Amino acid sequence: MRKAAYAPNYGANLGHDALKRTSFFDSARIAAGGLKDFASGLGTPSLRLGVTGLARSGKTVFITALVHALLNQTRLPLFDAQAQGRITRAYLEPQPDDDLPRFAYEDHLARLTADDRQWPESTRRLSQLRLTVDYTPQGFIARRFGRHRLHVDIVDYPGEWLLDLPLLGLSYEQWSAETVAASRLAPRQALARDWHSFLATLDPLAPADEQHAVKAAELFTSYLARCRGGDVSLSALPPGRFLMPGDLAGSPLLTFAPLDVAADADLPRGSLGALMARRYDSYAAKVVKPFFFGHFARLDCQIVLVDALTALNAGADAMRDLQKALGDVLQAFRQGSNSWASAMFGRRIERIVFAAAKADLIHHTSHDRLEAILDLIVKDAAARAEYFGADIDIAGLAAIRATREATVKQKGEELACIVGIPQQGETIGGQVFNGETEAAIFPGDLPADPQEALRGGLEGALHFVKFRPPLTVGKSFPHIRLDRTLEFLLGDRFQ
Ligand SMILES: Nc1nc2c(ncn2[C@@H]2O[C@H](COP(=O)(O)OP(=O)(O)OP(=O)(O)O)[C@@H](O)[C@H]2O)c(=O)[nH]1
Ligand SMILES: [Mg+2]
Repeated sequence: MRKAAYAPNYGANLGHDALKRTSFFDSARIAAGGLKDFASGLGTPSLRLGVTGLARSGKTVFITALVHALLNQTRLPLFDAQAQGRITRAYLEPQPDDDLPRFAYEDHLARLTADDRQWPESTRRLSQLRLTVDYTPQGFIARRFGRHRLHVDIVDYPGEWLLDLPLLGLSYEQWSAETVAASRLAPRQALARDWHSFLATLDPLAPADEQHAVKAAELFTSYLARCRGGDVSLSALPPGRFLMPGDLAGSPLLTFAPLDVAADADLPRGSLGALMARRYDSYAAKVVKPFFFGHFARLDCQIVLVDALTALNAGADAMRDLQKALGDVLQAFRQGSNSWASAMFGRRIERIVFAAAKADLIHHTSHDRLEAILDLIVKDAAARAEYFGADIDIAGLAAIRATREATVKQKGEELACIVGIPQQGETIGGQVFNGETEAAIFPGDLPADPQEALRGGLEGALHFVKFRPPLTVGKSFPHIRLDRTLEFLLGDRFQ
């Protein structure tokens, strides 16, 4: 297997026309569904698109790119309605929930297209967007009677909060036992030392002491922050508001932490354990439940964005942790019979895309391997989530493509590289980038057997550098498979 490398020979041995722009137009077309909403007599039909993903997985970039492509009628060959010129107008309307801020589309776009081109900042609060699309239906009957208008409702939120969903299915005692056990294994153990030393002094059955609760919460939060650090890049780090408190910063709702108790422990009234359990229950009831039922219930379709490349950068521990975090989250979306969620939802997700985000960080010849890795890490979770009857797709995606491709000859070998402007401070093979200069990068060969990504042994072989956003081409952002993804998720609504 070939290791990641900076290809300094790029430019020296490479003519301009050797830079190949690759076309990613897949030949497969997605079969369109029925004429569902056109006959709806009351109001304009709406579609709730769930954009699901852990922190930094690419949700805000995806939503911004989707809205930008529709508002600007970007050429999207595999998104039929747009390709066939049937979308007559797309515009933003006030979001349906007056108590939620509007998704800051204009601000994100302004950052992406400013002279210094920056990605959006990490999302700190919930926001919502209603994109209304006027279109001409395809069929003769639909054209006569159809309403020709669809609202697409999307919510954006900090990815950390998604990690809270599994807490709804766990008691405080179960969550404590699970969290403490996980923190005693590598690589978490070394990062948990301070918190563990304090934890060892706490007696869950002793009378409650507010100062103990405060200190435990502080030390536990620092432990979570360390687990998220770049070199370990772990994902399963609930409660989500500990790392991204939003407007709950400093709230007593966040003053709890796991204690060293058994999953079936009995915590007497007035004890420290009982105090922690009460706060955990309040957090679940007042923070997690409204978030979940307010925004994830009644989804019609869903895209799950997964940043497998950052986890691959950090190694097998990070990959396994990502698999666990996604598994736990998807479990909360269970749609099968007997699930508490399905009882509340009433509506089922019809289509779901698992997208390996930021696929522009590797050469397209590696996309199959990236998709195989994603398939491996979400397969069990998706099966357990019992997305009954839902159409499922797995695809490498770059909502905004920051690189192009080039083949670089180095030491007699042809390397399939990507070319772009690495962000300031990014490094590879001792080379530090200044954020201004274009470079060709060979990120290393992804393993042919996806299991290797979870088993380990790839450490040091792969390196995915962050690139600055691209220049827009005319009014469009370059992308990889955004059109195919939109066709899969939304296509049948525009029939
Ligand atoms: N090259 C490339 N990078 C991307 C793409 N999408 C996202 N990124 C990178 O991933 C980072 C995170 O993207 P966001 O869209 O902010 O992720 P998010 O899921 O909204 O993250 P939170 O708000 O923290 O939950 C960006 O700052 C970019 O560095 C893409 O299509 N291509
Ligand atoms: Mg975001």
